[in-house]
Amino acid sequence: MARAGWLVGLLLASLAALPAAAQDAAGKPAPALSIAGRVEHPRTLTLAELQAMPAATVEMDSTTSTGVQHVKYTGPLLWTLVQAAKPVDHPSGGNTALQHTMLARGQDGYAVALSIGEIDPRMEGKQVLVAVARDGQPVPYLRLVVPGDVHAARSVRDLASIEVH
Ligand SMILES: Nc1nc2c(c(=O)[nH]1)N[C@H]1C(S)=C(S)[C@@H](COP(=O)(O)O)O[C@H]1N2
Ligand SMILES: [Mo]
Repeated sequence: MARAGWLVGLLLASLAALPAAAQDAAGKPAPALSIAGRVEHPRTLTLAELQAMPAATVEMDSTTSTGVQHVKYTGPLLWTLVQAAKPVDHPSGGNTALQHTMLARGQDGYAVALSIGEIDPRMEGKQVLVAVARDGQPVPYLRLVVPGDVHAARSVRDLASIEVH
């Protein structure tokens, strides 16, 4: 009995050492966004950290398999997140800041590409954002929102990473 108690204690101690809420009850990873690749400061932001950042709001008609929906999404701009990570410009001469591309990937591996010129406020300045709220209500997941896309195929569900190239 004493030995069994000791084993239970060891088991509880190792469970307590696990990172908090790495997964939800369904075994899905907790929402978090890693920004990595060709950047000086790669980092991973939790949903709470993203919710605490300055946010933009976009209103749009989103076309999915279930039809057209008018939605309002709120969250930090992709431009702000990528700038904070400090992209490392490519070494070939001239203004190479516009060479960067970004691969946005969901937890399921689904990935879409964007270019820095799409989101640079001095270029197209598109309000691409990482939504943490929908119609004013916080949501427990991350979604990439690309205003202006006719079809919502770049609206990456359960966004997990942004890889800067
Ligand atoms: N992670 C992930 N995001 C995704 C997809 C996917 O397969 N995986 N499909 C895309 C496509 S093709 C569409 S049309 C929309 C559908 O959005 P919905 O699932 O909210 O209806 O999600 C997009 N985002
Ligand atoms: Mo789609």
